[in-house]
Amino acid sequence: MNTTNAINTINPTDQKNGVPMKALITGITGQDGSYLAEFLLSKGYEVHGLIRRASTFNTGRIDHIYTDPHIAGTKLFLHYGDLSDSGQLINLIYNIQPDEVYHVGAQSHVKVSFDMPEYTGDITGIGTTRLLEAIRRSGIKTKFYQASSSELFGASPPPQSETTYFYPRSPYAAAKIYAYWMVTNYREGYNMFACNGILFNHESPRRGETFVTRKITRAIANILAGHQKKLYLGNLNAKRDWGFAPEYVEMMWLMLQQEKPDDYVVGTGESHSIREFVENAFNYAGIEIEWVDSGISEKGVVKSFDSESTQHSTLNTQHSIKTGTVLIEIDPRYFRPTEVDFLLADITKARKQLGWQPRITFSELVKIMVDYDLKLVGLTPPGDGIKICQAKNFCYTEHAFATNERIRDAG
Ligand code: NAP
Ligand code: F7E
Repeated sequence: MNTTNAINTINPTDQKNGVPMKALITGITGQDGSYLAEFLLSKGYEVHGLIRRASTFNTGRIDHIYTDPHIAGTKLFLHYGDLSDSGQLINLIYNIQPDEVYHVGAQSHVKVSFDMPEYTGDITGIGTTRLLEAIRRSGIKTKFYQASSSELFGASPPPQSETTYFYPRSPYAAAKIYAYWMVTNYREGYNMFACNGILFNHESPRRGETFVTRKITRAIANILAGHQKKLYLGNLNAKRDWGFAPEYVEMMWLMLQQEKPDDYVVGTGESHSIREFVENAFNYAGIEIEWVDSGISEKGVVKSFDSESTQHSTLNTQHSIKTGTVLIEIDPRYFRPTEVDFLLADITKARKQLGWQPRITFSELVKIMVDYDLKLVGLTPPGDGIKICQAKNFCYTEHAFATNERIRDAG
């Protein structure tokens, strides 16, 4: 059965005599957690999400699916907690008694993990153990999904599969390796239905603004809207296997619907450099980039600007994007002490066992992200990306993430 058929036909609630399945999602306010919540709600699940207390609202990605819990029929419930707080994790597992736990919460930024290695170890590594222990001690029979990462492979040469040697290149990756093995250990030691989804980079209009793809697509929109003059980047030569996040959350769910727990690599099998992402994204917005100079002096310069084709002709900022304008510069602040140079997924196992076949290509992903960021700043996008989402049935509440804060220079 291919992935799309499986997603449309498997209904776990059927096996519970019509009683809705219950899922607990850590990291529900993040990119993946928010898409996953929408996906599970669409399948009739009762969804519980762990959120952190913050002095400002941090639920922008899920506000559109939130309903007052006093209203009859509410299916989404949010609970305060933290991956550092075992007591509350035990409480939640015990009280909710979820059928499935999707552990996608983490300090997920690789560069930040070099600044905060201990905190990253605590939240991204030991956080997983706290949750596994909460499940074990409560004696609840639940299936467990662990958000493992292609960062585990680090410096191992491509293509990378489930059997590739792990060679972590950051505190984040080291923390995720610890969590990976804890999941394996609880599966083998306590017979827990626990899976590692070893997911390669996946992006979307809801991607955090300091990850490189979203940083680029937001910058394009902000440059065209006159809010930003330049985009500062780090290593342009690293290569990533970038896929579309809404497809990847479907795979998380599918892993937990298998007869036996297992670990799977999920990616596209196509890899591109940051440089290529920049070129494609700017090009789609009508700006052809050429590179001049080299090393930390390298710059991305406007070779041509086609305002007509991208419907920016009314913009009052056109003067700032004339031929020869420098739009991209290198800032060594974004270099990492150790880099992951080349990630490319070998998806043979997921293809054979889960019917996995990515539906969104690299160039489609770029168009989707640029379109939504142009919309966010009030510009008329070319529209191909939005049409692709509609044609391929990825209309997750238009993907929009409500806020459009001004650029904060981080990440
Ligand atoms: P994300 O957008 O950064 O979301 C991370 C989530 O974790 C947010 O909801 C965040 O809450 C929450 N969180 C952070 N620290 C926490 C703590 N101490 N206690 C409770 N919750 C906490 O990440 P993502 O891109 O959706 O990725 C989801 C998971 O997959 C992460 O585990 C990531 O490491 C892993 N992963 C991601 C990719 C990818 O390409 N996206 C690939 C492989 C693996 P706030 O909203 O309050 O910050
Ligand atoms: O960097 C380079 C950077 O931060 C990608 C997380 O979701 O995926 C993500 O980790 C590449 C790196 O993602 C900038 O050096 C250049 O080579 O978008 P990123 P990541 O580090 O690959 C994995 C699978 C996860 O598991 C993580 O949770 O882009 N790069 N210039 C830059 N990166 C950033 N952030 N900012 C720059 O200015």
